[in-house]
Amino acid sequence: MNMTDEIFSLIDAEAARQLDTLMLIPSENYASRAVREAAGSILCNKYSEGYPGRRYYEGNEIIDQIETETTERAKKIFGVPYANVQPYSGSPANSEILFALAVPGSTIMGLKLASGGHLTHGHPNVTFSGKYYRSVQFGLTVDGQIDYEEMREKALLEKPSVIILGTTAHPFMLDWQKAREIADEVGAYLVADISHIAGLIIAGVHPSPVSYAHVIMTTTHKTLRGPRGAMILVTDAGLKKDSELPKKIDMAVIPGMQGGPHNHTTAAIGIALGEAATAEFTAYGKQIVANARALANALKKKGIQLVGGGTQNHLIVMDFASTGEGQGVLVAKAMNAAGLVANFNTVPSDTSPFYPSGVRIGTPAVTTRGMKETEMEQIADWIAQVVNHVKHIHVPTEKKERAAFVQQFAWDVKMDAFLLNIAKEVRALCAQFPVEREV
Ligand code: DSN
Repeated sequence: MNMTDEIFSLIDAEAARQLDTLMLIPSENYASRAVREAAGSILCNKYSEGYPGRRYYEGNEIIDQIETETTERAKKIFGVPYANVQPYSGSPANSEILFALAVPGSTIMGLKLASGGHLTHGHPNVTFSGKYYRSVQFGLTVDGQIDYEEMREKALLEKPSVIILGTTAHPFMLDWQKAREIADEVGAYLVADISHIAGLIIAGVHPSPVSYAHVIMTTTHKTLRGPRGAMILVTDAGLKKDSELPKKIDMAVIPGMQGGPHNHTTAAIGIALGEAATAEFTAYGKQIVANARALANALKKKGIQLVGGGTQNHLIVMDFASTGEGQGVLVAKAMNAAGLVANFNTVPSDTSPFYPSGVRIGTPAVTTRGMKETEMEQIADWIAQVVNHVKHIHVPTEKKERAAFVQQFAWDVKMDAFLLNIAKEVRALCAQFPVEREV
């Protein structure tokens, strides 16, 4: 065993980065030591194509028990009759769902990426979901809500076989009932992608789609705080619409799209689900939302504009469109230099996904660290300082100058004394909230 491999020193360096900076990307989190130990275990040595009791390889007696227990935990925590815990991650899981529910070339519907949707919800031209299916997309109302009227009108006109409702950058709660009514009007399957909000649903701070959606997909590493992975659930409503759904999903996962399941991930998902079934996790989910509200209010007091004017969930999209197109890129890079790690994001008025005007932040990971409303005010203060520090700098309007400009900017901010001083203050705060989750 070569523990001196330089990759290990890089892992150490990444651990230090994760401990000394604020993880504000709303889709990231700190998995527990138990989850990480399972994910890094000897289970990665085993091949197990198939499902418990019907594998193509021998020696799966123990693996069968692990997968069965994880599947049962998933069914119980969400209250559904079927779960498949083998999908490698969210994008493969969504491709498997489409593969099971819609023949290639048929019409599907989802929220536009620029409106806070996801690539796999039918983004045109560059994704399987927009190339292998005829994709029709809906967007947001002027006040930043999902435009259910547009969803309905387009559904009636285009007759999709699948409607996907799920978001990656949307600060409002989703109306599953309305989406189901629309799906029923055209006979479509309703698929709920709850990747971002699974932990909030379990904690009871976001409505559950279980009574409305036919199929549910979630990744397991965001608010759920597990390993990188995903699962597909079929609800009672799904079984009522098509009793063959479990078989279709099973077949779409393997042999449809995947080979051997990642057993180490399956075990880690099971452990994360065990952790999520506790009262401590419910309190965690509530605090994520309380922290996001506190952070949003504090940012607004500092004069920062937010998409939708605030948040009802775990994330916030700051909108710098009034400062100039591409400002989100500059703010995100300056924040990173200050130890406030976020990602630039499109806002509804943006035209370029490469130079958007927004920055997406969220509270799942800082809440895992134990931070509360007081720390959110401090974080808002640092963010506002960074925003003001770079507000006079703009991405060039000339398109061919942009990449070099941003590259130079990213270098410059790394040596900016003002930002480095904030990074030092951030490190001091982080030291007060150590992650029990060391390397
Ligand atoms: N990459 C995820 C996110 O950050 O929201 C979505 O797949």
